[in-house]
Amino acid sequence: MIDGNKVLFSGMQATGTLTLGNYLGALKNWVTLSDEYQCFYSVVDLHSITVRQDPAELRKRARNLLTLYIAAGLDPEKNCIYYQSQVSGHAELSWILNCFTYMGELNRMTQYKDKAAKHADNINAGLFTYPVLMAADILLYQSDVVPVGKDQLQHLEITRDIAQRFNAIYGDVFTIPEPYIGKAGAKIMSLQDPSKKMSKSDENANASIYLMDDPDTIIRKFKRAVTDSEACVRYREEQPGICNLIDIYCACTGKTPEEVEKEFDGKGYGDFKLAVGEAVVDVLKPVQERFADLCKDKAYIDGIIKTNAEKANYYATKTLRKVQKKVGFPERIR
Ligand code: ATP
Ligand code: LTN
Repeated sequence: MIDGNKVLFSGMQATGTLTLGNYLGALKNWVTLSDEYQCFYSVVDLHSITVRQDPAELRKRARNLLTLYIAAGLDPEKNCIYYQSQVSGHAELSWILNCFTYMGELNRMTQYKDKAAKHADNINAGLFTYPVLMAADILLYQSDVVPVGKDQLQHLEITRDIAQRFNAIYGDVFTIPEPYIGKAGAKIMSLQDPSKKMSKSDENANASIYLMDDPDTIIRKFKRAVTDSEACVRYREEQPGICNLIDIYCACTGKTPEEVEKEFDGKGYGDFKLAVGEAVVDVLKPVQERFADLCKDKAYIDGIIKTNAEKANYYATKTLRKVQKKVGFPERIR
């Protein structure tokens, strides 16, 4: 609790360009939840270097991501929007939690397996202990709720296990966090292969809608989206491509799948794909415009970065000192 409010934590990596999946699965929900909780939204750049990054590119992407959080509607006066690397408590707590996490638990993580397969030439220890750093992010702020897409549920589960294990030994140190999965858009799939999630690191640019894509590109990508031969707009398991487009349309318009089926009854895929494209354009346009405006105001963004890093540091240090004391470290020299 902070000032009588429950705490929410979430973060995104500054790798690649954000996709519609990131927006509908995460960012959009963050905005809705920000009235209800004391929120911490981090640009998790420590996580990014588990995969090789070009330093200049990482710096640029991280700043763009932080700016996008604000452009998407998060008020930086009310929400703590900051870079993970500017709060040293994340790395410090992560080390301690590493000593309370088992190799066997980490071995089971599907994201690790996927990324290790993708980056076979660089299976580093950071990639393996990534979920522990994520647990540290969450537990450092005594978070009650963590909004994520479905793909992150396994990491939330391990976070809870680590926290419970620690609490069982040392008393009630950590709040046990709950995941929050939004109803619409929980898992947006690739437009080229509906069995894979839409991902910003996908090599095929047609598979993902990027947040900064212009309207023509968005419409073109939806026109090319993989569907099937049934030629009717129905929400059925055998039609994963169409289900995905219905999910996207619902997340953008607030309609239910039944309403969408009715709306497109008797119509072909062409009409439907165009409608989905237009709905997405309408949702992304204001975000793109605000982003362009914010990029022009360097001093404003710099100010936000500074004040919010200080705020995050304050709360992070509180938990960290408590944990250090519990495990038996001497008091810090000021
Ligand atoms: P990468 O491809 O680099 O692994 P990613 O696109 O999967 O990245 P993350 O940075 O891992 O994105 O995720 C940021 C947030 O967006 C997380 O909360 C994640 O659950 C959510 N998210 C990512 N992809 C999707 C998707 N396709 N559908 C819904 N939510 C998603
Ligand atoms: N692992 C997440 C990003 C992430 C995160 C977090 C999300 C890092 N730390 C803490 C929620 C809470 C991802 O890959 N999407």
